Amino acid sequence: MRVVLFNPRATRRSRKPRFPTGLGEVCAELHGRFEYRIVDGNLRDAPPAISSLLPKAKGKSVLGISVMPGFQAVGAISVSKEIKSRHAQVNIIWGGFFSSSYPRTILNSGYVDAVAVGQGTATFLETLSALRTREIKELEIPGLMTRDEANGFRFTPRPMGPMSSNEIPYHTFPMKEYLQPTGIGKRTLYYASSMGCTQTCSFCGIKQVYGGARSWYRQPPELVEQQIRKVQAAYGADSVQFVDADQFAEEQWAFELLDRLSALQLAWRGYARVEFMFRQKEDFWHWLKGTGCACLFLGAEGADADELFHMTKTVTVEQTLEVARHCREVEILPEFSYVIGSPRETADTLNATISSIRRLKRICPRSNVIIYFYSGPCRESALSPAHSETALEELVRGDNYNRMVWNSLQHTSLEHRVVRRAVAFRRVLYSRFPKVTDVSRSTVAEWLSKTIAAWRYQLGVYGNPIELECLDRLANISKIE
Ligand code: B12
Ligand code: SF4
Repeated sequence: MRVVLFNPRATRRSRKPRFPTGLGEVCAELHGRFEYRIVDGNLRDAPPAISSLLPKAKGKSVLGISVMPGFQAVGAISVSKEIKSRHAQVNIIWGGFFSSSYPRTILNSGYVDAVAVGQGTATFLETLSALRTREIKELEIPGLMTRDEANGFRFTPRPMGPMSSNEIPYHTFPMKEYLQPTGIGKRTLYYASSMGCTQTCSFCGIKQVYGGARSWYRQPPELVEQQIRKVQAAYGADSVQFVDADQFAEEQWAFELLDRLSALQLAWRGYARVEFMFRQKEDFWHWLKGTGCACLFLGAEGADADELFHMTKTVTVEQTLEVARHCREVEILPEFSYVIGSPRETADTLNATISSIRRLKRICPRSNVIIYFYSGPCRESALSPAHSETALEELVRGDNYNRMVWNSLQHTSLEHRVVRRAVAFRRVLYSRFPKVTDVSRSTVAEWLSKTIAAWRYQLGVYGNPIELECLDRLANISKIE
C-alpha cells in the first residue's frame, strides 16, 4: 500500500518551511511498519509531486494530510479535490487541528474519505493496518470519522494517550530545508516535547481537540535531548522552537529537560504561563537564561478581572508587568498575547487593555505584543455555515476565514466604535513596534511605517490609520496573519 503524507503550505504571503511537528509524531509511529513518502507544499508544487507517488490505476493508496486552521486548510481543499479527481481510488484522510474541529463539514465535501480526530497517531496506524484487508467505508476505528450512508457519520471518540516513544525518523524529512532562520537562530528546529495542556482556557482550541485538563502528555527528557542532539549533529540546528502549550506544565520535568538542553548550547523559544513565571525567584531567571532561553511566548490576554475570570484565566496585569521586568533584566525576549473581542468586551475593558499594553511597552520596550481578535469558538457547530457539499469551501472564505485565524471582530456583538478602536489600535501598535523576531521584514518599509506610527502612538491618536494600512499593503510588512 502506498502512503503519502502531505503538509500543505502554511502561509499565504511567503513559503516558510518549518519542520511539521504533527507529521513528525505520526511518522515516529509509522516508521518501520509502513512505507511512506512526504510531500511538503511549503517546498514545492504539491499536486504533481503527490500524483507522481500514487499508483496510476489499481492498488491501495492513502493520502494523509495535516491541516491547521487558516491557509493550510485552503491548500488542503484544493489539493484534495485535484488528487481525488485524478486518482478516484485514493483514500484521503485528514488530521490535525482544523480537521479535528470541523470533521463533518470536511466529510460532507465529498472529496475527503475520513478524518482522524484529535491526537491522530494511533488512529492512523490502526486505519492503515485495517485498510490492508478492508475498505475505508467499513472501518470502525476509535478516533476515525467516516461517512455512514444510514446514519450520516460513523465515529467513536478516542481519548488522548501518551506521545510516541519512538524516535522521529528525521532522515525521511527534507531537514536541511526545514532548518530556516528565525528570530532565535539561523537553523531552527520545531519540536513538540509535550502535547495538550493542563489548563482549559475558554477561548483556546487545545482542550477541544485533545480533551480536557487531564489531556497533557510529555516525552521523557532523555528522548527530547537525544532527538535534538541528533538533529544538531546531522543538520546543524542551532536553535529550537518548542511548540508545547506550556513548557513548565510539570515543573520537575521542565527543569530536567532544560538542564539537559543547556548542555547542547542551543537557543530556544517556548510557551509559558505568566502565573508560573511570576512565582519564580531571581536565581530561576538567571538559570533560565543559562539554559539558552531566548524568547518566551506568554498569555497576558487582557486587563479586566471579570473578563479574565470568564476566560478561565488567573493571570493579572501586575503579574504580566513583573514577568516583563524579569525578562528585560535577563535579556529574554517576551512575546505577550492579548485576546480582544470576548462577549464582555466594552469600551472600558478595551481601554484598560490598551493602557496595560502601553505600560508593558514602557517596562520592556522590546517585548512583542500579539493581539488576537476572538469572535467565538472555532468549531463545527459555531462556525460551519451549513452541512452541504460547499460548506467546507465557504468556511475558508472571506470573514469565515478571518474568524478562524482570529483576525475578525465582525461576528461579535461588540459596539462598532469598540471594534473600530481595537482594529485601529492594533494597526498603530504593530506599525510602531514591528515584530522583533520577524526575519522576513523589509527594513525600509518598516522604518517608514514606524516613523509615521510614532506620532499616533505618542499622542494616543489611533483612529482611521489609513496611511499605515496602505503602507502595509504596499510593503507587506504586517505581522497580521
Ligand atoms: C506550531 C504551531 C503553529 C505553526 C505550525 C508550524 C508547523 N511546523 O507545523 C504555525 C506558526 C505555522 C502556526 C500557525 C497558525 N496557528 Co498554530 N499552533 C501551533 C502550536 C503552537 C503547536 C502545534 C503543534 O505542532 N503541536 C504538536 C504536534 C505534535 O501536534 P499536532 O499538530 O496536533 O499533530 C497531532 C494531531 O493533530 C495529529 N495530526 C496532525 N497532522 C496529521 C495528519 C494526519 C494524516 C493524521 C492522521 C494526524 C495528524 O497527529 C499529530 C500527532 O499526535 C499550536 C498550539 C499547541 N501547543 O498545540 C497552535 C495552534 C494549533 N494554532 C492555532 C492557530 C489558530 C493558528 C493560526 C490560525 C494563527 C493565526 N492567527 O494565523 C495559524 C494558521 C496557519 C495557517 N496560516 O494556515 C490554534 C488552533 C485553534 C483551533 N481551534 O484549531 C492553536 C491550537 C493555538 C491555540 N492555542 O489556539 N501554528
Ligand atoms: S494555558 Fe495557553 S495553551 Fe493552555 S489552555 Fe490556556 S491558552 Fe490554551
